[in-house]
Amino acid sequence: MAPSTLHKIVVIDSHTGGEPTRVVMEGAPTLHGASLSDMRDDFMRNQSHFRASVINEPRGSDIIVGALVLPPVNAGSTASVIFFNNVGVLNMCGHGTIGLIRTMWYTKSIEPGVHRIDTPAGTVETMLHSSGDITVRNVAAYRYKHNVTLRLQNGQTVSGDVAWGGNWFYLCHDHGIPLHLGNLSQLQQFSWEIRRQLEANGIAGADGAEIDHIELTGPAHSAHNNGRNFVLCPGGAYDRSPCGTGTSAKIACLAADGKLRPGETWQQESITGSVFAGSFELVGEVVIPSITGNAFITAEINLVFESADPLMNGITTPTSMS
Ligand code: PYC
Repeated sequence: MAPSTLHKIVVIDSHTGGEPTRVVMEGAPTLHGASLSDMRDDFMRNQSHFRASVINEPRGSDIIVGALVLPPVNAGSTASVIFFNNVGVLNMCGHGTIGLIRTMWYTKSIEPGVHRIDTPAGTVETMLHSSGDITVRNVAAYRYKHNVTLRLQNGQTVSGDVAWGGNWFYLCHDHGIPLHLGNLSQLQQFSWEIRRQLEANGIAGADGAEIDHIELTGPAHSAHNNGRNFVLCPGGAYDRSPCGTGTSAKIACLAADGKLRPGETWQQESITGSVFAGSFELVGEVVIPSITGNAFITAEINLVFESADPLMNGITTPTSMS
């Protein structure tokens, strides 16, 4: 076999309520751009090999969210972050922010206290509690459209709200599928069909933004919690956590319906049973959600790239649902 040249990228993995975050510690590409959004676009356009090789098989899987940590762009912030996955980038990621803060604590680069993190969606304020719990005070969330009905290919009609929680969500309550792990493939297919119909019917977020997260909501299984969700992520994987931006979107809808008041807690259960505690404050008329959860370190890894490896840049598959 011809000798390979080797290249290494150092990452630390964690999970937040079951959903993995892979923080790049060494070997990140240099990004260009005047703003974080420009750098996100540069990453998206010019670093897809890096993205796919860090996230996809054989080194990873489509459920991993990567975090590229950059110097802060705003005064008073600790760092900036660009989150990425098997198909692209995320504007913001709640579970990923909790994973990032846990990782920064693990590497002793921060202590308990308040840390602001700049994201392409805006600056979020995190609180690392000495207990290990992490609160993310998210960007402003809002319901954009109420009761949007969709006719699915099987003739079923569903309705839902379009809301922003740092990413765009369609939140559907009348799907009729019990939210438990035994129904995973049905939930994934169903959510993907909703996504297809949103696109086919030209239903989008503000400024025509693609609605790339589908959230099916239902009753909690535990009496301690207020609701359960199943969230389909942009690349076809489902969120093992209650989804921080999805919980924020849900809180915006509850606030719009008068079903949750400022300061009240909403215990959001995921399809795996993990929980985020959510609440919101009103700044003028604006809903600012906070979510609290925790994360655990799972691995410190040297990802190795051999130039002779035909799959060096990972296996890019069409999303499993397409
Ligand atoms: O926690 O916001 C979140 C998230 C988005 C996609 C996966 N997790």
